Formats: sequence, C-alpha cells, structure tokens
Amino acid sequence: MKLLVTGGAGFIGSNFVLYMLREHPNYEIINVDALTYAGNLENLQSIESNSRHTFIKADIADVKQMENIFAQGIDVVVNFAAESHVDRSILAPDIFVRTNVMGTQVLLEAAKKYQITKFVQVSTDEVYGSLGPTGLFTEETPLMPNSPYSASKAGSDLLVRAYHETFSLPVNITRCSNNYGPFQFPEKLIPLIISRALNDEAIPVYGDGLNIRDWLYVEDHCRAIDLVIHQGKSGDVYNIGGNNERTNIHIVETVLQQLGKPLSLIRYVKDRLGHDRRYGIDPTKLETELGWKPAHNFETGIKETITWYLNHQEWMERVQSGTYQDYVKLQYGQRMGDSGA
Ligand code: NAD
Ligand code: TDX
Repeated sequence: MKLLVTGGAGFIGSNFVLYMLREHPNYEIINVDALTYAGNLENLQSIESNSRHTFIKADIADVKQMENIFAQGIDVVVNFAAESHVDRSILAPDIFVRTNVMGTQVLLEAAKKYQITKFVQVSTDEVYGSLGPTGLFTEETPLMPNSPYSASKAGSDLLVRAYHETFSLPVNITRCSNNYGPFQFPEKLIPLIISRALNDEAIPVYGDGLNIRDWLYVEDHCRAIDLVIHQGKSGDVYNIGGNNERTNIHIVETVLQQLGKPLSLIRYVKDRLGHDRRYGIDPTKLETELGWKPAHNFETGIKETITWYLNHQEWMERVQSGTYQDYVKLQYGQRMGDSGA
C-alpha cells in the first residue's frame, strides 16, 4: 500500500509515520509537509535511510504540487497537515482558513481525480464546541466550533463529508481529544510546562485553571487511525479518546511534582478568548465497531512523556530557537507583565 501522509513532520504526523513503518513492513509512505514552524525533519531522523519513506516539502494548498504527488499513484491519504494551535488562530486566523479549509479542498479534489481508495481526515473534538459539567461528545453531537482554529477544522470536515456525499469519495473523519507524547511542539500545554519548568520559568495558567481536556497518548491515536484506514466504514466519523479528563491545573501540578519543581512557579494569567470549558469524548463506536482500546492511561503516559522530554532537551532547545521566541513574546508578554516570557 502507498500512503500519502500530510503534515508528517509535525507532532502527531511524525509519530504516525514512525508507527506505520514499524507496524506495516510492506507499506510505502510519501510524507508531504510544508515545514512551517511546527514541522521538523529532526522528528524523522530515525527513518532517514528507510527506502519506504519519501519526504517531499510541499504545501497542501498548492494545486500543482499536489497534482504532481497524486500522479505518482497513491492508495490512501491521511491528512494531518494543519495549523493546529488555538492561541495562534486568535492572533492570526487567515492562515488557518487557507491551510485547513482550502488545503483540504485541494487534497480532496486530487483524491477524487486520482481515485484513491480512502481519504482519512484527522480532525478534532474541538469542532463540537464546549461541554457543560456532564455528558460526552458522540459522533452525532452537532458541530459548534468556538475558535477560528476549530471553525476551520469544522469547515474541512464538512468539505470531506460533501466529497463523500456528492462524489462518493471513500472517506473517514476522525475526531480526537488532546494528544500528548514525544515530538509535541512546546507551544502546547504539556511540553510548555516541561520546558518552562526545566528553566524555572513561570507556568502560565489561563483563567481559573479549571478547564478540562481529555488527554490521549499519541501512539493510541496513531493505532486508532490505522484501524480506521483498514476497517472504517466509508463516510463515517469516529471519535477517539481514552476517558482521561483532567483539569488544566491538575496537569500543571502533576508535571511540576514529577519534575521536582515547586508549585510556586504557577502563574494564573488572563484567560484565552472564547476558551472552551470542557471536552470529553465518548469512544464507544471506535471500541465496539473497530475493537480499539488505548494502551496508556494518563498516569503511565505522562511519566513516559516527561522522560522523553528530559532525554531530548536539545530537541526542545532547537525547536524553540528563532521565530518561536517572537511568538512567545506576543502571546505571553502582556499576560505575564513582560517578565515571564
Ligand atoms: P502540528 O502543528 O504539530 O503539525 C502540523 C504539521 O502540518 C506541521 O508539520 C506543519 O509543517 C504542517 N503543515 C502546516 N501547514 C501546512 C501546509 N499548508 N502544507 C503542508 N503541511 C503543512 O499539529 P499536530 O498536533 O501534529 O496535529 C496534527 C493534526 O491533528 C491536525 O490536523 C490537528 O488539527 C489534529 N489534531 C491534533 C490534536 C492535538 O492534540 N495535537 C488533537 C486532535 C486533532
Ligand atoms: O500556556 C498555556 N496555558 C494554559 O492554561 C497554554 C498553551 C494552554 N493553556 C490551557 C488552554 C487549554 O485549556 O491548556 C489547555 C490545553 O491547551 P493547548 O495545549 O493549547 O490545547 P487545546 O487548545 O486544548 O487544543 C489542542 O487539542 C485539540 C490542540 O492544540 C489542537 O490542535 C487539538 O485539536
């Protein structure tokens, strides 16, 4: 099988490429990534000389580039490529529409033209909006995105659905909860806490710290997508989550304690605009129809993750050099009185 993976130099995409090459010794992967600030070829260093993996630097919104790639013959597409950070979507929404909506449409058009056998759109639980204190997101929950990021992801989901309904393109949409694990860019909560704590910098907690996210170890997400590629019913949506709801402040305290750092590093700062209160995934469909079960719970996963970051501090330093520092100033400068950034 020849798999086109987009965004395969990012956090989940690179974990997925490594996972698929390991699990399927006869699969070939074409990995297309524009190498934005979030894309990092260092994530793929261990497969540099693997002849079953080809990396192509290209933009999914570029019709010509995508045509050339699909013309090589692709069986299955897994679309991870996206702008993925909610805070950045509040600062600059336009690129989110371009990559997430228009880029997905370019891929769908090429997938239709070259008659691929399956298009998997990697989406997010954030398209469902925010939950109250009870209940969970099911695949039938109405889409109610609240941030420019989640609105752009919902837009791409609807295009994927439309290509199935209108052109019978074989598709699946997966909607996963918050991922954590190796290679996550340190703008996201868990690696941000680790990175800042190791430097004894203040940890910014938005609002009251009681927002809830449902955490999933990245490899469990990869295994779910593998199952969906092979067994997902065409046109269907699959929610992915491991029943690991935690408040943000619990996450911060857990990581600080495991690193042996004082809780006095915690700094409550101005809330994120439109901050969703709670996400929680009902994964029953994936479990019962495709037999998926997560291998990690939060307690084991977070230990492995912290160990990975402790062993890869140079990776962390390298990805945070350059333009990332400009973003940190913009995002946290005012929030933290220009001192903690
Ligand atoms: P990431 O930001 O780490 O990686 C995104 C990758 O896409 C980067 O390598 C980047 O260079 C690439 N990219 C961006 N624009 C591109 C373009 N125009 N053309 C080609 N490549 C481009 O994101 P991630 O956390 O790995 O998320 C991957 C996917 O999973 C996204 O679609 C995201 O919405 C979804 N998702 C993420 C999470 C999470 O917790 N991280 C949870 C659910 C769903
Ligand atoms: O400095 C921070 N302080 C803080 O309190 C940051 C960066 C985050 N937070 C809070 C905001 C959220 O409630 O922590 C929570 C997690 O934040 P992020 O790591 O930015 O993730 P989130 O906004 O939940 O979105 C993530 O999960 C769903 C991914 O970034 C998305 O790509 C995915 O779709």
